[in-house]
Amino acid sequence: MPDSAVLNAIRAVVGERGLLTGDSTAGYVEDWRRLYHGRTPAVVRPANTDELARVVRLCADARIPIVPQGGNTSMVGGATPSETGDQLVLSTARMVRIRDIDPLDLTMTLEAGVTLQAAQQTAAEAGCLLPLSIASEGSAQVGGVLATNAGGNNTVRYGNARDMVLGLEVVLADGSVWNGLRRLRKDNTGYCLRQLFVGSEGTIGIITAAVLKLVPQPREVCVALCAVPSPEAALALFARFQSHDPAAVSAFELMSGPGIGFVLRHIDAAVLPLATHAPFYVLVELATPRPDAGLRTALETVLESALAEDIVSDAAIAESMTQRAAMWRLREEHSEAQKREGASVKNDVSVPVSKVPAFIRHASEACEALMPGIRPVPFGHVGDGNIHFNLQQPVDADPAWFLAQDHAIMETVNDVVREFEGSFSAEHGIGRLKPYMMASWRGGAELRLMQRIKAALDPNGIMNPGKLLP
Ligand code: FAD
Ligand code: 2HG
Ligand code: ZN
Repeated sequence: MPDSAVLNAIRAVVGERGLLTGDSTAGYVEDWRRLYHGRTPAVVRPANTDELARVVRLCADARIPIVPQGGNTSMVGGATPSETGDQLVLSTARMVRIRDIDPLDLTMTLEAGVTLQAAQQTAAEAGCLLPLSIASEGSAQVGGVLATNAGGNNTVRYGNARDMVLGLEVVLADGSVWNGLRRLRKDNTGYCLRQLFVGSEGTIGIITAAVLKLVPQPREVCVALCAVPSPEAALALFARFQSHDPAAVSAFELMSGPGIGFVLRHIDAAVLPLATHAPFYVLVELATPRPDAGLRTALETVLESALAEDIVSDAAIAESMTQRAAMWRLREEHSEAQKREGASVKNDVSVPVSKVPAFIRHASEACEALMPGIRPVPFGHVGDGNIHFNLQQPVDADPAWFLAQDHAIMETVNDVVREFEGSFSAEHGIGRLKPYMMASWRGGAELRLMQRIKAALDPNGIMNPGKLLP
């Protein structure tokens, strides 16, 4: 517990508006999934990089642990303080300045607390696209998105958050500031420091600003929802779209019958725009900045041949922005609908794209053998091999009993992931949920290297202790 002299010194830096204590910390100490319920002496909300750096320096001198927090949407408890009550939450919510946007350079420079949605809107107003899209974008902040190297719906075309970063500004664990806000496309000057911080989950420094790459805004966007008989058919459809025009596929998402069922049951105004239900569904989005690219014709051509060959059993093409948004809602509301359906265990995993169908089959069988009545809900970014292989509790099971089996369930899924040479953490990161898995998946030289980096950059272990590394 920091003594009151340090808290007073922090208050002197950030002012009354910048320091929350007592009940006002409630929204900052629990994660979105409600798996972790922490405590904190204070939530510090600096207004700019200078204030943030001075706060970190005070914490470094007093050895006070810091939990960096953006939108607090982590799926792995990464931004939640521990139950010990001695970890300070450092929120970037007030650092919301867009410092620069340049449509010719195709870059924007912005502070860590800007929400992803606000960043996307600013880019759109300048005639550009920030091609990163996740269901939590209304709350998730640029700093958090970079610290977790978020993926999302457009990775298949544009890559992960990591691929959008040209420069960073970071406050290090001793309170010094590294200004690497360069917006150069070429800059071969030694170790790529910015990429060390992307995906580091707040364990070696706090990202305070970034230079992100933009792309030209699409002129034409087409979205279709397709019913497919199996994941094999979904991949066959993916291959057809890719061979038709790989530069046009901006999203290719898989959903299951049960997953769509939960959305229709729990989400207001959700409607399936197809005549019948199917075992699996695909949402495909094509987009292009090229004028007169004939995207709609391309979509229809591919779908017609897929329908003729029973790769697709039914399909609907969005005819308006409203219909497009309604189709995307069916996909984006999967997490919320699952939460309302009861307890679930999440497995954010990846396998080579070609192995997705076999992986889904084997993992479903293994989980059903482990726990009769368990309900697999595989969905996600099939175009890049990232499946959210989530398991819903059996209908009549006690949620607490089900959640107590989480390690056994995750291990069962991970055994299959290993079989297919995949990863146990595709896009959500490690956080507080998965550090115990690191030794078996990344042990030996790889983990030792990470531990040496951590020790070098955070020798007193004050940056987000208990997260990422075992
Ligand atoms: P937080 O949750 O606040 O923090 C996440 C981690 O980053 C923590 O370890 C924290 O300490 C650290 N951190 C936060 N800010 C900083 C900073 N400025 N500097 C250093 N470290 C920092 N993720 C995906 O990849 N793809 C998806 O499609 C996706 N969809 C989601 C849908 C829903 C409904 C929800 C709830 C989450 C989803 N996520 C997804 C997970 C999550 O939203 C993302 O990981 C997001 O990137 C986290 O951003 P945040 O600002 O909320 O970070
Ligand atoms: C998504 O793709 C997110 O919608 C969340 O990554 C996945 O709820 C989940 O498991
Ligand atoms: Zn996802």
